[in-house]
Amino acid sequence: MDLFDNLPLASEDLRTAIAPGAVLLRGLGRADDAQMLAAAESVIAQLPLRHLQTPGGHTMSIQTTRCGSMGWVSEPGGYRYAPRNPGTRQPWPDIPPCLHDFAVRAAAQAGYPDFVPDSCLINQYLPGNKLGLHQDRDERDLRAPVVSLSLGLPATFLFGGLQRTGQTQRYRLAHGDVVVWGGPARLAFHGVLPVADGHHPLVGRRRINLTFRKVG
Ligand SMILES: O=C(O)CCC(=O)C(=O)O
Ligand SMILES: [Mn+2]
Repeated sequence: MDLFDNLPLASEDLRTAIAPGAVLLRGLGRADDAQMLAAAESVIAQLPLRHLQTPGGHTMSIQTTRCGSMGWVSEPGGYRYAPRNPGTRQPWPDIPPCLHDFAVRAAAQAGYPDFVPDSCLINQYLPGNKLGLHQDRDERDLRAPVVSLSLGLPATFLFGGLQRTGQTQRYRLAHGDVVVWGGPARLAFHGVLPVADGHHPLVGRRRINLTFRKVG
């Protein structure tokens, strides 16, 4: 939390181009934060957060759940999207309309007017949790961008190029911040440094990140 977290938003100068095809929209999610957090909680109530295992057998520090017509699955054979939860054989929870509409609006503001997500990954970071550098590349339709909404504790987001070993830039993502990456940045490596301890008045002692994708 800092003083700026309470200022009004939504002007052009809150848009920062971070790479060709990638835009940071500071605070775009703040106006509807309570409604969107409640919507995320409703998904979590339907399909609880859990630590996924990587295909290599590591347990991820963050906890994850999913919604949409396609859900991201990590299995010993690799990562994939599936129309049903392999654990329960049930379809995934629906993307709550307020989250779906927000993602469409955010993508349009970032220059992707045709984006319609069919999948959303919800990650919860407790203090100390992190996400290593990776590409989001399991979606079939790589023409569509990824839209990321951060709620709660701030984090340092790493954003690099198309090579894992390339230089990364660091961005502080605060409550309500949105990053959209597509086009030439669609396969950019990105990650999150360990989240520092703290308390957010709405979200508590955690960070929730939602990434909206079009699997295709
Ligand atoms: O938590 C974030 O800001 C990024 C999450 C992410 O990259 C992912 O879920 O693939
Ligand atoms: Mn990612």
